Amino acid sequence: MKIVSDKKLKEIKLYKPITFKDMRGEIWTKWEKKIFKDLNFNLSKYTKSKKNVLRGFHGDKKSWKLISCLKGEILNVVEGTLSKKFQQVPFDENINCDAKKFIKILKDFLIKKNFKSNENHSKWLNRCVEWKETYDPVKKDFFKNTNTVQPYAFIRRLSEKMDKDDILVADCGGNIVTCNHAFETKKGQRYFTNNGNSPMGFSFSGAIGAYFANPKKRIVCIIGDGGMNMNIQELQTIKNYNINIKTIILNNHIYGITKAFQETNFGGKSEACGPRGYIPPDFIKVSKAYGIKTMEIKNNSEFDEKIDQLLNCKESIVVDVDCHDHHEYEPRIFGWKTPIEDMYPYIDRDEFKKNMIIDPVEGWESPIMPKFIKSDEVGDA
Ligand SMILES: Cc1ncc(C[n+]2csc(CCOP(=O)(O)OP(=O)(O)O)c2C)c(N)n1
Ligand SMILES: [Mg+2]
Repeated sequence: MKIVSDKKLKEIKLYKPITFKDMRGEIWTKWEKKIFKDLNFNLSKYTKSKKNVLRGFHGDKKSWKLISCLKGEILNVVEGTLSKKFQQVPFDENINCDAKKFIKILKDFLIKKNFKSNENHSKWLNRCVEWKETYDPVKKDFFKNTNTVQPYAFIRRLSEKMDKDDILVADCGGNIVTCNHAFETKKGQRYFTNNGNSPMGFSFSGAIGAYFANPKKRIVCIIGDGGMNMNIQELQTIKNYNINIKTIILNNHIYGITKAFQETNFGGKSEACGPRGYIPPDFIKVSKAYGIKTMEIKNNSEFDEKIDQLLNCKESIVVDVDCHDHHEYEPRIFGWKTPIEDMYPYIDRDEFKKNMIIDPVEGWESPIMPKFIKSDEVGDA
């Protein structure tokens, strides 16, 4: 990415919107229509530009900056989010710099200081390992036999059974949260995700891509029922090209993460994320119609044996894992200003304080509880 100061971009016109609101990175703006009337290139609802000139705005109330432009170069001069008042938990230092330049300067600095991995470093790593073990999100209880599959237990067992050369491609929503919480990658394994960007259905096509990159590897795709529904036509691609991937649908029959967010932020209510407004199809019947092998996993007591079977299957297989309507993803953050190190369910306050190396942020003694969430403190799904 090339960084160019806006002073160099003479042909660019910068306009200030009538209103501006930054909702956790989602920008709301209102513009006077007449300022756009001379422009003939329209790329989004609020920005217009002349060809090869201009594409969008981002900023805070003081500085309005161009964020990107055409001709294949991205010109990034965002400053708005460097302003502390727009940061959930304000940073101590804000640096506006090309990341490439910054990393070079940092590297030179560390070399000059003769920085080496020393005892403190391993002390820190040991501490991380200790925390990882103490606060494992996969609880022993999750393995108890139930009428359904507990997805955290399932993914942990899958990660134990997968080999060091295998490739995992995971999707988005609750199923990626579950994977990130419960899957423990081994050295040599590759784990692809679309974290953050989050297009539903990514992992199914991503797994097909991984297959073409390396057909000899065992490729496991994790996907939600919602995501699977969005790229379901790729079952035919698998058939056409005789692709071998293990597609595991963590089927909770709902848009799990969406429901979880709605329930948290709208007083326990939810809409249009299932079972009302959305129901997945019968993936077993659909996969069979494409001529693809299938498997169902109905409860915790059968997943051990079935994971072995699916991993050893010589051809493509679609596995429907019945997670009933599971949509509890913990630990997680509540509230707008809660720092990432203090997640719900909260640990004992003394224990939390003892774990902190720096001072905890203000209000740490009584962190926000789910039922106290106000509408102006909500994030999005
Ligand atoms: C194409 C697309 N549409 C909508 C969204 C918003 N979104 C993120 S996760 C999600 C629900 C995912 O449901 P599912 O695939 O069943 O996963 P679960 O959360 O239940 O594990 C939605 C609607 C998105 N990320 N991508
Ligand atoms: Mg789902």
